[in-house]
Amino acid sequence: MIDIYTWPTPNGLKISIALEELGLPYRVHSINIEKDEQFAPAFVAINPAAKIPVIVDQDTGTVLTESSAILVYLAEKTGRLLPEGGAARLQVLEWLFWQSASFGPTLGYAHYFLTYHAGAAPFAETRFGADVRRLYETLERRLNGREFVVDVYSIADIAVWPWVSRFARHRISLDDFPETRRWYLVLGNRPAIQRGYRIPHFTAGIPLP
Ligand SMILES: N[C@@H](CCC(=O)N[C@@H](CS)C(=O)NCC(=O)O)C(=O)O
Repeated sequence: MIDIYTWPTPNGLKISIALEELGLPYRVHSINIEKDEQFAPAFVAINPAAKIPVIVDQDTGTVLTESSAILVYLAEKTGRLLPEGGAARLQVLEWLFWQSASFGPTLGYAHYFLTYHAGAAPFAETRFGADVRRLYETLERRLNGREFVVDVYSIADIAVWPWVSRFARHRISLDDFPETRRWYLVLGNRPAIQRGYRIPHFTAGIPLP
């Protein structure tokens, strides 16, 4: 049994989607970051960064933070969604790191400036608006001629997809990125993604471009 501490944000959704895809039994603990529950001493004791997501695998005693590390752990535990070796494994890790280092953080800052504090910092809006577009151009080029980020469905797709589902918050029209739009819609039809998207609770349906 895996305990997941989460909230319906892109980083949290990655993990519930992966658990659903892998069919692993899990128990949900809702950490309401809008009410600062991430700073409760009991939660900080399992993640000193005071951020979701966190998993505790009761089978192994593993406590793990950082969504990409958790995705690798779950994939290795089941032997699925991450090729065992060779170029394909490296490419999945490559795109996982791209998401962790560039795509996710930049989109997160874009939400802050472009949506939550629109008008407060025009320079930051220009900067992050341009950065977001450049990242989408990267993803678009990568998906051109590929069904998935790394040819076969993997944790790289699961890491990137929940961020794309927030396209309205970072002011992106998926009509400008047809390969990304196609990939986003195909994945959004997967029952496991639809189930994982409702964890820890239903917010709204998967946004349609
Ligand atoms: N690099 C971390 C980022 C985790 C993260 O930023 N979590 C956000 C929600 S998406 C959070 O808990 N925010 C609350 C806070 O920063 O206080 C990961 O990939 O897991």
